[in-house]
Amino acid sequence: MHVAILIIRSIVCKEQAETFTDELYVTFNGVKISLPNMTRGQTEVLDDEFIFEGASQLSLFENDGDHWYDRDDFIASNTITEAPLDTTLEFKSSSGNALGAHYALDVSVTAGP
Ligand SMILES: [Ca+2]
Ligand SMILES: [Ca+2]
Repeated sequence: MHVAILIIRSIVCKEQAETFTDELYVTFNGVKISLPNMTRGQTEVLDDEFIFEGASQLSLFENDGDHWYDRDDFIASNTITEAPLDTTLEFKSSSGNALGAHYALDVSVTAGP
């Protein structure tokens, strides 16, 4: 089977969505992973791995508990393919309740086992 591995190596908060701290998670290929809480200027080293095939959206959200009266806020997505990659992806909200939020994630994609 042809698979690839996405690794999220770090996250930088360039601008936060909330007044105090952003509670973050990403979704990718049907999997949800919580990230550290972040404030502007903060950097966190990560080591989150996802195994996947084909292409999938890596999406960043700000967690509000996903209540009916206050859903989680989508920030942005980037499409990840199996092509080998070692780069920094920008996640910048352009609309909605997380408007203004801006994150940068260092990611790499390598061929699977
Ligand atoms: Ca929140
Ligand atoms: Ca919300």
